[in-house]
Order: sequence, then C-alpha cells, then structure tokens
Amino acid sequence: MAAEQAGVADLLVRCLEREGVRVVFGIPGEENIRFTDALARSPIRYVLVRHEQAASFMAEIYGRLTGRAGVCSATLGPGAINLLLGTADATTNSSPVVAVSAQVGLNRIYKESHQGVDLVAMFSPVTKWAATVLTPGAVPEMIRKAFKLAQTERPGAVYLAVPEDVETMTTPPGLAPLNINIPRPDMPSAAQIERAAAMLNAARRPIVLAGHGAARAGAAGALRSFCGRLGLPAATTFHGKGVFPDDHPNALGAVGFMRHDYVNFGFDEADVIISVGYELQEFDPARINPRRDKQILHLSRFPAEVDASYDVEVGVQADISATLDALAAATTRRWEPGGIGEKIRSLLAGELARGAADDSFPLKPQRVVSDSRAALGRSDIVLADTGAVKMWMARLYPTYEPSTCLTSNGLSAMSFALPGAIGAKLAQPGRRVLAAVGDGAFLMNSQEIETALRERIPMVVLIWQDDSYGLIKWKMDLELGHDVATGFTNPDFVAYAESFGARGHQITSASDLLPALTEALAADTVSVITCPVDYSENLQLTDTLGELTGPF
Ligand SMILES: Cc1ncc(C[n+]2csc(CCOP(=O)(O)OP(=O)(O)O)c2C)c(N)n1
Repeated sequence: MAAEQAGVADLLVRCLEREGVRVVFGIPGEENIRFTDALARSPIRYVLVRHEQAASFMAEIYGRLTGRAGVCSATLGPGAINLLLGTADATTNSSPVVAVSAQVGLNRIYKESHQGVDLVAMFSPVTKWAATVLTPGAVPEMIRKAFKLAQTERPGAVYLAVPEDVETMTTPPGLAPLNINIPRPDMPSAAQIERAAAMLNAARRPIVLAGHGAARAGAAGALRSFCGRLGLPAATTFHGKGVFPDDHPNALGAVGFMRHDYVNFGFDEADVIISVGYELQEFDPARINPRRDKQILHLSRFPAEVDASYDVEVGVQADISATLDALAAATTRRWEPGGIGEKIRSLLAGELARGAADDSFPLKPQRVVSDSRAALGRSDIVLADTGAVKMWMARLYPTYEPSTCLTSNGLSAMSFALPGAIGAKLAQPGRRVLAAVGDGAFLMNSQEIETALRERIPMVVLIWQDDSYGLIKWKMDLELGHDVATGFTNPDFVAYAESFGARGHQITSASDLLPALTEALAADTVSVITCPVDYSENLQLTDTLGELTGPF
C-alpha cells in the first residue's frame, strides 16, 4: 500500500464510508488534494460543483430527504466561506449536514498567514459543533461525533476544519472508523400522556399544528389516524407541508404567510394548539397566538424554545408516533372538525380553480401553482425558492406526502432550490424533481445547470419571471406605498440554458405551461422553463386577506 494510503485523507474517507456516505458535493483546493484523491478511490461519488455555496445547499437537501447527513467539501479560506450559507440554512431548517473544509496548517494557524481566517469561529454560530482536527488520532472520533450530532434531533449542520499539514500526516497504527450508534427516541411517559389527555379532554376547540419534526419522525400515518380518530383539524407549517395531506377532510392548509391567511382563522377560534414537531424558527408563534391565551401542548423529540407566545402547558418529548397513539387512546373526548375547515378548504380550492381557468398572460401565480401541481405526481418533489414564489407555492400548492414541497423557511435563503434539486434527485432518484425559482434567485446559482448535465442528473427548473425581486417589491408597495431598487433586466433564459446544453422553453401563453412542464419532466435531461408571471396579484392577495374577517 502506498504511504499516502495510510494517511489522514484515507482515514477520513474510510470514516465517511462507515457513516454510509454515498455522495460528497464540493470543489477541491490546493490544501485538500489528498482528501479529494482518496474520495476518488472510494465508492463515494464526488459531485464536482461550480460554487461551494451550491454544494452546501445540495448537501442540505440531500440530508433533509434522507435523514443522513449530506456532506459538502471545500478548500480553506474562500472555499470554506462559500459553504457558510447552506450550512446555516441546514441548521435553521433542521437538516443534517457535515461540512468539511481544509484549513491553513498547524505550523501557521497561530499567526497572520496567507488565506488564514478563523473558520471555526465563523461556523460556530450556524452549526451544532465546529472544530479543527488537530491530530491524526482524532479523525475517527471527530467524524463519528460530527455525524452523530448532525443527525440527532434536532438535526443540523456540523463543521470540521482539516489543516493542510494534518491532511498529509500518516495515521497511528490500528486507527479505524468507530462503530455507529443511533440514539433512539424514548417512549412517552405515562404520566405526561395522562396530563396531556386531561388538558385535551377539557379543550373546547383544539387544533393541530404539524411541522417538519413530524415528517422527520415518520409520524405522518400516526398523525392522520390521531386527527381522524379525535376529529381534529390540522394545519401544517411550510416545512411540514404534506405531513398531513391537503386532501384530507380535516386539513386546513399551511400556516406561515406574512398576512392573516385563511388558515389563521382556524387558529383564531382554537383554545388549545397541539403542536407536533413544530420548530419556532419557521415563524413567530405570536402569529397564531397573538393574545397568548391559547394552551400549548408540545409534542416533539426535544423541548420547546422559550417564547412568551408559546407557553407550553404540557410537553411530551418522545417518539412522536407513539405519543400520538398513546394520546389518542387516553383522550375520551371527540370533536367535530367543524365548518371552518370546510370553509378554508373551499377558499383555497376556489383560488386554485380560478387560477387554473385563468388564461391571461403573463400568467397569474395561481395558474402557475395549479399547472405545477397538475404536472407533478403525488410523490414527486418541488423545491420552492425564497421570494414571492415561495409564498404562492407554500400557501396554495396542495401537498400530499411529507417532504414533497420543500422551502427554506428557517433561514429563508434565496437560491437553494436549483442546487437543492440536484441533492433531491440524488436522494430520491425515482421521483421527478422541479425547482420553482424567481428570476432573481435563478441567477444566484444557475451555474449548477452545468453540474447537473455533467453528472447526468435530470431535473426541471421553472423560472417565475417578473424582472424584479418580487417579494421585496411586494413588501415595499405594501408598507411604503412605492418600491425602489427591486427591478432588473434578464438574459435570454432559453439561450442561456441552451448554451449549457440544457433544454430551454419560453412560455408565451398560459396554455403553454402545462405541456412544457409535462414534456420537461419526462425528459432525461435538464430543462429550464421561463414563465412570465403577473405579480400584480401579490397586492391583490394581501388586500383581499386584509379585508377578510373571521369567523367565516
Ligand atoms: C441570499 C438572500 N439574499 C436576499 C434575501 C432577501 N430576499 C428575500 S426574497 C427576495 C427577492 C426574491 O426575488 P426572486 O428570486 O426574483 O423571486 P420573486 O420574489 O420575484 O418571486 C430577496 C432579495 C434572501 N432571503 N436571501
């Protein structure tokens, strides 16, 4: 065996293999060539990307969809700094990620030196753990700890720096990857279930709020039977979309829009919120408990964040499915989901149906949502990027299975969706993948079209084109009465896509969109569809919602 193969780089890769890593997203640099070379000798697929930020988003979405940490890799200094956004996005969105970068050598890390910045200090606030591998003997423990922390509830990102001189060192004899142990959730305590049931039995009008924690726990089935048995209406967060199917008779849709949306009226009349895997980072609980008069039942794998509007009456931190089953069995009352759910569902369905029938051009956002839904199967995946596009998709796109409509709602980072689609397709190769992106966000990471084509990862990018940073314009128009510094011009997106070797589609009438989506989703390549969208609907929506008064 070559001397190099007994080195730190090889040991790092063997540890990644032991963790079950199948893919690493990254760009090599001068300071991690041995690690990159060792990866090339392993069964792990190295997806070479065009921007480290995109690698971090790919790892985030791969991690979110598999529950196993997505891995991204970069060189020191600038490369590592580029990993920061997706790393922060992963932590705030509760997605497991292990970010590994090179660092200047231990022989110069203590002084001013070329490309040297304190990367651990930089990553610390946005990760669960950030550390430097100071000696070869630390590799097995540090890699095991990184994955254990990243993947354990609440999941998030971890960062490891490997100094360039450590990477070249040989390892002490006998050093090997450590065995994996997975911390299992506890069963709910009988005493807490009793307290929770007593609280629920006294409730007048309870409502369920399901977040992504329920999806991560695989609790969609238990949640459906819990709500069905007890007759409870259920809303989801944006991240929780699909964990309770939108075509279920008790479904209220997704909460998180910036205004009082239909679903909020469901919360207005509730006295108890049964929160299932909700993370407060998604939206301020004051939005659903403005007078702080609702009782909160917190069902999660971990204790709730402290917030004056989320004053937990009873918390059960345990396996979520087991908790829901035990609570349903212990609750003696049953409720009628009530007329409000029906009203909310009919308002949402009406908005979507009017959109589907609207042939105007540029297309109404509701039409784009409706056609996207029609083109995708129930288990296909759409990633809705940050912007007005997210607002329309999150509130209106009917979702039936967990993690099939993905947004960034923790950090709300723009431009995660296009690289994220690459991570999604690698995580779930059997599903079709659509990235719905604003024209602003598209150009922030569009270089990854080349990565997808080179790596033969088929996917479709749908650009909602309005020649502006639409969400910011919306907010300015709402709050300032005018907008500034939001407009821009765009390249010819079809020519741009074709210059990479992708397929380009220009939508020129409303009836173009569904056939273009259908064709692109069936194609075994990368397609970019650009669709002019009429965002005058934005203000109309907020005006309409502003005038709504409940109860209906
Ligand atoms: C990386 C990043 N930069 C800036 C923002 C603030 N921001 C949120 S939405 C948005 C505009 C998005 O524009 P576009 O991608 O065109 O989508 P649209 O709102 O037009 O649908 C901006 C600038 C952000 N969330 N993330």
